[in-house]
Amino acid sequence: MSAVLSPATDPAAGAAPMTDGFHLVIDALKLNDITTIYGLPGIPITDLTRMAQAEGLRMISFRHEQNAGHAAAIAGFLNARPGVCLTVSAPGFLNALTALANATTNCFPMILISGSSEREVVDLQQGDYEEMDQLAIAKPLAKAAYRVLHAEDIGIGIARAIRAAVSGRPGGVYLDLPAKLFAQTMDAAAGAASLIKVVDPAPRQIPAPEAVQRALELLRGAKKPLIVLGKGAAYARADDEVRALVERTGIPYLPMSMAKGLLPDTHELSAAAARSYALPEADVVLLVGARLNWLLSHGKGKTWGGKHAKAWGGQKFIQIDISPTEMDSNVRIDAPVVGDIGSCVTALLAGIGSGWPRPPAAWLDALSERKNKNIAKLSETLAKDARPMNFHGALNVVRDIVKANPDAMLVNEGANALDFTRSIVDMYKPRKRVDVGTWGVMGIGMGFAVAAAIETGQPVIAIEGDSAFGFSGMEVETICRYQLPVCVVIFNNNGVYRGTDKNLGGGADMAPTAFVKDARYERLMEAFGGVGVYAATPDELRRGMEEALRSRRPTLVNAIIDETAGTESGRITSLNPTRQKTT
Ligand code: FYN
Ligand code: ADP
Repeated sequence: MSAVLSPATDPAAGAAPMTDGFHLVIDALKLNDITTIYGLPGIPITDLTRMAQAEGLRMISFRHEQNAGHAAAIAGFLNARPGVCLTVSAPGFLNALTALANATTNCFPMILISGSSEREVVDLQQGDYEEMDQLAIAKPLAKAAYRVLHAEDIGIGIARAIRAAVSGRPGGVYLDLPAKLFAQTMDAAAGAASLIKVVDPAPRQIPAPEAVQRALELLRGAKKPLIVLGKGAAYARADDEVRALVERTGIPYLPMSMAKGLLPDTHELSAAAARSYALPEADVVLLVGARLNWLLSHGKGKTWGGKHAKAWGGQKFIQIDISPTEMDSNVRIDAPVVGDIGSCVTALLAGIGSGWPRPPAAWLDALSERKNKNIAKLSETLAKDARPMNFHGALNVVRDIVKANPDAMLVNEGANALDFTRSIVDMYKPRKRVDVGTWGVMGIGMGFAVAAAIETGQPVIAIEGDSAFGFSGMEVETICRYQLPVCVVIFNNNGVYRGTDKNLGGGADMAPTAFVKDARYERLMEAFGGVGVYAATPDELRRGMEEALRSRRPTLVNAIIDETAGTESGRITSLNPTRQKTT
């Protein structure tokens, strides 16, 4: 417990030691095992950042709040504890809101703490410095939002923020701290007593026995069962239980993007390479921490079993999720199992025992056949050494390097750079792949890379589309400043999707999707003392990445990709309005 002495209360003169709002915030965070703050200093929180550092918290300063916010959010995912982002008022707060909303959407536990202007002035709209009703603005974007007005309530405010962020379905929480709060003083002993160490912040939620029975019955009768693992399953850290569920039932599984590696992608029961066959053919689908949102085509339509609906009554769904209201959100869930994934899977395993019948061989064989065909086709494509280098040539290298470094973190964003990496680069361990998530948001790259390095201590490989990198590129200075073992690889094809688009009006301006040709991104890293690599061939890319992983020095590899190589919107072209039928 730290205490600050105000000059008016010199203990030598017999007065009680005092503390203040700054130190109460710091002490409350430390008491709850929060060790790192991601943020950006400025009025009114500059002194808070200094004092936090002085008191032993790690203060990671960014160049833009959005990136600090994304860092805090992914730290929350990686630790299952809230990641904390600290910003200044109005503009800084607004800059971080994209990350807060993204955290809420992705179920990442995060707390955004922003300083704010004086309530009396803001509420009368008298034009304060950076005046804004931040609490009202944050509310619809956050799982919860709180404001603390009195120093003695700081402990409660932080306890509430922690509980809201990690209990039940995790999400982003906003905590509004007006400038005046920081300087408020109070008796240090009373201050210490006002703080709360949150007990059991994310209580287990045990599923109802009848829900477990219902699920087991459905699963037992399945002829073509399939398990879909989502990032909720990765977040839940029930790695052994999830693996046992797959292996003891022998049911094939599909990992969603951030669930890759929960079981190694090379596992014989992975159906990832037969995705478009597995989804419509499966008769009973067990969703584990995966929502039936757009990434799973809402559980209906031609991606799913609609075409078989008449033949066998449609597909049946079992869903394990901590949020009861997730059930039936897109299609009927025949067997909802509400609870935390560790408890739910443990309960299922108790019912499964050791003699669970394997799924019919016809189903397993059909999946294997598709999978092997796709894997063979991909190997053929990867073996081609195209010049100029294309996505496959570059990813053949990345795939080998990730295989040789299974503990390294992989950050991934872009359109083609994202989609090709997801299906080509196998992951071997849980929670190693972090990416654009539920929104397909661009801009997570450098924020995620910084936090991944800091939170795990492992080297980070960030595979970035040249467009995606632009959203957070200035943080290469942050990477260099903290000397983080981050190797950024930019797949540079001179534009958004590709670099060949022309101005349809024939004017002098470049097309909206085109960038400066042959940009030397590697020099950005060199500008701050890191290593820049220009890689026009797979060999140059391999050497650059291997050296980065060996040296652990901040490195940026500018991987030159054929500018004709990208597809509009990658694998989600169908979402472009010109490709959609209007009703
Ligand atoms: C997958 N595949 C493989 C393998 N893994 N082939 C061989 N070997 C391996 N290991 C095959 C798989 O069977 C698919 O082929 C194909 O690769 C693609 O697999 P993926 O990525 O799993 O499937 P798909 O259809 O692309 O998945 C749909 C999706 C995905 C919506 C889940 O596209 C996605 O996550 N998209 C996010 C896009 C996004 O957020 N973009 C950012 C915005 S970009 P087939 O089975 O033959 O189909 C703004 O423009
Ligand atoms: P993906 O994009 O990988 O399919 P989603 O983000 O759509 O994953 O889904 C994650 C789901 O996991 C959410 O519905 C969330 O409520 C759930 N979830 C998160 N943590 C847990 C947990 N510990 N136990 C159960 N469900 C969880």
